Amino acid sequence: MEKIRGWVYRVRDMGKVKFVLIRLFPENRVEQVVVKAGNVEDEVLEAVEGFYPETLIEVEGEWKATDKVKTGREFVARKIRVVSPSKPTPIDLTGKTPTDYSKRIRYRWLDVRRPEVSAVLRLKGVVLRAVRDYLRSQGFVETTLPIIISAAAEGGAELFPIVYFDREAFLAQSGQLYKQALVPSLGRVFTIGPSFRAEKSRTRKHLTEFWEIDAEAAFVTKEDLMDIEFGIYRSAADALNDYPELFERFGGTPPEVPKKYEVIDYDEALEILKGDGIEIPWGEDFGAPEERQLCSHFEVPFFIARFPRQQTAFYYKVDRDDPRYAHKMDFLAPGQRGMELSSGGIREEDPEMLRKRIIEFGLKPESFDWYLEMFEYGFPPHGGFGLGIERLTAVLLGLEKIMDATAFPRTPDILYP
Ligand code: AMO
Repeated sequence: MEKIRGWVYRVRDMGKVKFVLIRLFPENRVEQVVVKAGNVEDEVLEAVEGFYPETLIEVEGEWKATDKVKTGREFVARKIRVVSPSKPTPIDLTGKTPTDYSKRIRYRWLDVRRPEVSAVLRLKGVVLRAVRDYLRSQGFVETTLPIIISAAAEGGAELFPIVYFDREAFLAQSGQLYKQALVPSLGRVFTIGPSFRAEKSRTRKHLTEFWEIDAEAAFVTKEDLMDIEFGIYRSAADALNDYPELFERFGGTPPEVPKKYEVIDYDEALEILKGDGIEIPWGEDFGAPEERQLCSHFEVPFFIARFPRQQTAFYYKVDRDDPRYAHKMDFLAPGQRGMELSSGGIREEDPEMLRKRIIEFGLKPESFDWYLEMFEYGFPPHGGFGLGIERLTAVLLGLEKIMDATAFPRTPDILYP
């Protein structure tokens, strides 16, 4: 006899036979348990009727092949033990009675058990593993970076202040300054860590806490960085194709594995938009509708390489041949659900130029003392990128919004649970 465990998903009562659908531990796949008079004691048959969904049970019996259920098998029960009972659930996990988004979030700790949500979270795990494996294969050393910081790297307005004894401190907006500082020590370095942005953006692609792949490397060109970023996308897409069954659970399809990427620059992007009747003054950023419009022109992931200097953060290297530009590039996913996946580029290592750029962005050079100092000690030319895990997951899984690519989203409106 075999022993299985799972959560009651739904009970179908046919009198002398009860079909108990369970979410099987640990895969969380829905499977059918057949409880038949004669196979189990009468009390067990009665008890089954009273099982609320989410009752955790342990069943002894055996698997039997059948073409009557989608999985091609059912478990014939001989003994059932309740491991942990359940109260009636406040939301229907089978989705038969749809629950609106805010209520699903209120009960997210239950919602994450739904086979659909669980499949998405499992696939996110596949993405994370593929990213790590790929970056390691490229000689990157994984590290951790501080979350409590004392100065803004990505602009002062979006900082979450925290109480840090008697000093001013903030939650990190990215690992930017610290990953750069590790380049002379590790050569090629990456971390996957949380970034916090106090932005009141209520869109499908903004969270106040998101997880970022922060990578940085010495002696790289823009082309090297583009190859690495594309390599991440490609290996994650490739790895996801090993799990069609998980995609089926939420009605998705495994992503295409692109063979190549394309590159345009900011000025070309303006031209493309102009052709669609959208005029953006030179030097201005693309808003969400413009970004969507641009993505719709591409069938493979693409880079916008080279931006007007005012469109970049202070740490991107100013183009010495044409100082109106800086060596920053964005990586975007193609198509209708396309969006920016990462920003990256070559870094400024001239402390004097950096000081000017910090002032140019309205920040105080004093706040960056140690950062400016480190470039005076044999610092190699270097570059890197930051790639949002939720955005990458949402794009590769075909999810409508990035909130669905995280178990417990944080937005201006969502802080609970
Ligand atoms: P940037 O600010 O463009 O660059 O962020 C890098 C990537 O992080 C993701 N991201 C977000 N995801 C969800 N919600 C948000 N509010 C959010 N903000 C950013 C996006 C974005 O492309 N230090 C630089 C990177 C670098 O140059 O290395 C940085 O953080 O996918």
